[in-house]
Formats: sequence, structure tokens, C-alpha cells
Amino acid sequence: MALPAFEAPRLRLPRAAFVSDLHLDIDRDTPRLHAFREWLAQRPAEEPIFLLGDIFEYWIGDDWTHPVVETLIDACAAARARGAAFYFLAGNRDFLVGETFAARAGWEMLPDPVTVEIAGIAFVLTHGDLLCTDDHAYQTWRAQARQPAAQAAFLAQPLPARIAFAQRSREQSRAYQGELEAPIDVNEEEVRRWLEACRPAVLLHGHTHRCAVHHYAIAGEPRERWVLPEWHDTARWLEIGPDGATWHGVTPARVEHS
Ligand SMILES: [Mn+2]
Repeated sequence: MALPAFEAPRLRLPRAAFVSDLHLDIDRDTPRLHAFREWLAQRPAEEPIFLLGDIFEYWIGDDWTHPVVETLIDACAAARARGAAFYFLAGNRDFLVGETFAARAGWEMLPDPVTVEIAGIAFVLTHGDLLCTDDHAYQTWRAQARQPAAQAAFLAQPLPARIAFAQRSREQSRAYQGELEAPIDVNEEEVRRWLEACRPAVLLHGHTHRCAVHHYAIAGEPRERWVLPEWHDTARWLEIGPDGATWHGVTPARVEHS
């Protein structure tokens, strides 16, 4: 696959919190949703929050409203009133989140990948699914599903049809994952290609649910890839600030690559 273009940092911030893979059901009031709202209520004032995809288990269009979605919008508004800013980069499950919802929630949409600088460190942020190039069927589907025309055609369907499609997709995804010996991880060759091209940034992503700090030597230089954890019913996040990186609710594995 063609490498993405890595640009100069789009944002420079003194600190930030990062979460991904909450997989919130948008039509069910779950303990995980409560944990997320609690977490939002406890954010320090003026800490930007990066949502690196799969915040929702699925999303079928901004025109589908539900009380659960409204409570989430309210929680984001309360956090913003205390000085938080939200940045959202879509995952493979919530890539249909659109400008209408983002404006209501106060989320600024970011492309995938995007370069930012936090506390003086350059990071390339990506959801992570682009790195899983061993999953050929998924990558083919992804390329089609991300076409604006395909998205417009899907969103033009009546809501009941989209809801039924989302339910079918979830069942198929579970069946597909069940057939695999282990969930598909990133392709390490692809990771190295990205690291070579985005020097000297740290690659930061979620998606695989394999929370870790990976160490590489690329062209003789030490480089790193950080993987965010998925959520269960408690908050798990990464905080980066003047004192460095702190992982909350999880201890990342340390992985050395020769
Ligand atoms: Mn994902």
C-alpha cells in the first residue's frame, strides 16, 4: 500500500490525554459509558483529549439520535466548559461519524494519520487499522468503504436498513474474529516503513488492543511505537505532559525489536 504523507505537526500542545477503543454502544447505557462520563468529569482543566478511534462500536449516521448519545454530548460540553478540547480521529467502526455530530459534541476531526507535537515530542497518530496489512480482505473493504460516494450511498438508506446492516456487520465481525487464532496485529514491515517515513516521530495508535511500548532500531536510531489499551468498564488512558508519559489503569508491555 502507498505510504501516507507525513506532514509537519498540525498541533503543538503542552499536554494531552489519549484514549481509543472504548467501543461504546450508542443505544445502550452501559457501565463503560458511565466510566467514560466519569472520566470526562475528572479531566484536569485545559487538558486536550484525543479520541483515536473506535470510540463507538458502530455509527450509522449523524441523523440517528438516541438518549445515550445525548448524554455523551452533554458530558463533552461540560468538559469543554472547564477548558477541555476534543480531537477525534476515526476508527474502523466509527468512521461514519460526521461533521454534524462532531460539531454537536465539540470534537475537531483529524485525518488519519496526523502529526502532532505534545510536550515537545512529535507523534504520528493513527487508529492503527492501516498498519494491519496482513488482513487483505479488510484493507480492500476499507478502501471501498472510505470512498465518499460509498458513504453517501449508505447514508442515503433509510435508518431501519442502516441499523439492520450494522447488526449484521457486528455478527459477521464476531464470526470472522472467532475463526482467527488471534486477532490480527499490525504488520511489522509496514510499521518499519511508516517509522522510516515519519522520522523522528513516535507512532501512537490503538485498534489492536495490545497495549505496549515497542522499541525499534530504524537506520541505527532508536524509535518507538506506543499502543493504547481498549477499555473495559474502567478508564484506561495515556497522559503526556511536561513530566513525560503516564499510563493510567494499564501497564503497557515492553517489546524490543531487533
Ligand atoms: Mn479498531
